[in-house]
Amino acid sequence: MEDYKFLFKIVLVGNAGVGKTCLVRRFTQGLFPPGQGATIGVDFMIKTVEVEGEKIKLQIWDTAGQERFRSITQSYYRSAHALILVYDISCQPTFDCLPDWLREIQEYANIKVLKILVGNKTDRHDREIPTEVGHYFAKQHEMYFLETSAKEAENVERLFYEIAAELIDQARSKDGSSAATTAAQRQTDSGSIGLGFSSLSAKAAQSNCCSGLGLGNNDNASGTVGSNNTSQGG
Ligand SMILES: Nc1nc2c(ncn2[C@@H]2O[C@H](COP(=O)(O)OP(=O)(O)O)[C@@H](O)[C@H]2O)c(=O)[nH]1
Ligand SMILES: [Mg+2]
Repeated sequence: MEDYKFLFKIVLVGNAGVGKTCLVRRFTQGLFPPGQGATIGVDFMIKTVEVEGEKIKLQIWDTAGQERFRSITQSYYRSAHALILVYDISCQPTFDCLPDWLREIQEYANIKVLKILVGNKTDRHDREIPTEVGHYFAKQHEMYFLETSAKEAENVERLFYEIAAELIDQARSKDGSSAATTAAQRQTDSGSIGLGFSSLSAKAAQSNCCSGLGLGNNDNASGTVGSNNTSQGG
């Protein structure tokens, strides 16, 4: 049954180990992969959701071992409607790498792409990045912000549903530029994905950014839009 109104492509990026694959699997399959074998060799997963009375097909792209900057190709970003940039709230280097990811996004992604900063692993007790710091960084870079736990299923559904709702609004308005502003204002009012206000400054404490992270050169995530690797009906 292919009776959906919109199809949106959502792309996850961020350092290896931050929990991208777990977030996708939590959302599409409702599970948290045991052990450390979270790597899935698929280009994307599909989940159909219903938002605001519309059936929406979400095509969610997860980097399969390509987290190193410059190894993710332009084609991976190009047609994304939304980009989820993930860091690990218990791992400072993953936060310190965010500017590098933003540079890459700026270079390759559509200028109107919806950007969401996600601090994952809120269930952990060894937090290194305070919520306010993530929030502030997101605000500085005009991104939405949400903290999640793929493990505890906290805010994961909400993340994808909010994105879908946002993209529907943009699609309906048929004017992406003004839609972004409207959406941001609406979010601030409702406080859903908080683009709120914080006066804390984000401090990069470490500089061993990304070294040794994201090994692997699996280059299968480009150019296969339209194929149907894994279908998760919703
Ligand atoms: N405590 C905790 N661990 C997580 C969470 N999400 C992922 N992990 C763990 O972090 C590691 C990396 O997860 P993975 O999804 O493979 O990260 P990826 O490299 O970004 O795709 C795995 O050992 C996961 O079990 C989370 O929300 N909480
Ligand atoms: Mg992964």
